[in-house]
Amino acid sequence: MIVTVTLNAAIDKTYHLPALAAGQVSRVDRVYAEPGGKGINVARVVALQGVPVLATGFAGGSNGDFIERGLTRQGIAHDFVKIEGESRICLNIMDQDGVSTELLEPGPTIAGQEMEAMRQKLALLAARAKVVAFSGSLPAGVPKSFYAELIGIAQKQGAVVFLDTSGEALMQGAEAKPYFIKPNEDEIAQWLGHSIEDENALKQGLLRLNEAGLSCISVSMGAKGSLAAFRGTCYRVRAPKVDAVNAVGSGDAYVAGMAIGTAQGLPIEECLRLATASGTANALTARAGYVEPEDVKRLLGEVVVERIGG
Ligand code: TA6
Repeated sequence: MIVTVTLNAAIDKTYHLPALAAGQVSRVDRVYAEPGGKGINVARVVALQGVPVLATGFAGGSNGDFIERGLTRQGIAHDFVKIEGESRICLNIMDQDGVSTELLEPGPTIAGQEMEAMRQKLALLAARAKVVAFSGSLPAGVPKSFYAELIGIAQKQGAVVFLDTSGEALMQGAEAKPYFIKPNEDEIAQWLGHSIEDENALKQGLLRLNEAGLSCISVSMGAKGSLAAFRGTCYRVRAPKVDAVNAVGSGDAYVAGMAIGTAQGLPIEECLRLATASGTANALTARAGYVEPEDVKRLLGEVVVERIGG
């Protein structure tokens, strides 16, 4: 089973409209509202591909109730720590040219006893999991070290741990040496203590992070695809070109594919292939964190994974 942890869960609302005109009244053509936040998007993409998954994290208020009811409706098992605060709304405004404008609320403030409840629930869930994936921002009230603490709890239960977050939460979470992380180039440069001039410098930096105990790292290169390093070997991955409808959630779908491949014990090349096909498939749907399984299967054959050495 794969367990996803969303400490800052959201209702992801997507508005499709002709154009966003600041300072004016705009009427929205299509509205989508569904359980969201990075970890929940990961769980949905895993579930859509028929792989056992359970979503946990913090959820509270009427928005938290909507999130849990939505997961039940989507057939996704869930077991959240209920909190006093109100889970947030994350808004994505898509215009007719495909330009996405995201407005992400900060979310609730978490209390000490709610953090303790998360520690205890995670220990029980991680004992049943092959992979535990932590995704998304940390809510207020939670120290930046909380991911490192939770990663330690999950690893102690024998789970393989993924961490997909950013900034200081990633820097401190990475100290617990999760199996998989998905940093951007700036975060890698911060780790290394110097700027990254070119792809070769990025490759060398990834290999140094492998040596430092971060087994599997993937860095998005945008339209060029991604660069990955796995236990001392680097790979360049090229995604098929598609006409994106809504790319929001593609990073989460990538994590979902990587988690499925890892849980199934696939070779790293196949994990990278499934991750990239899932991320690309997400961009083909109007909803955030959603794929058509047939798209994933079709795209698998179009992903190019090239071993570029250690
Ligand atoms: O990656 C897309 C997304 O999950 C959106 O759906 C929205 O929920 C946002 O990211 C949340 O990001 P954050 O980093 O605040 O957890």
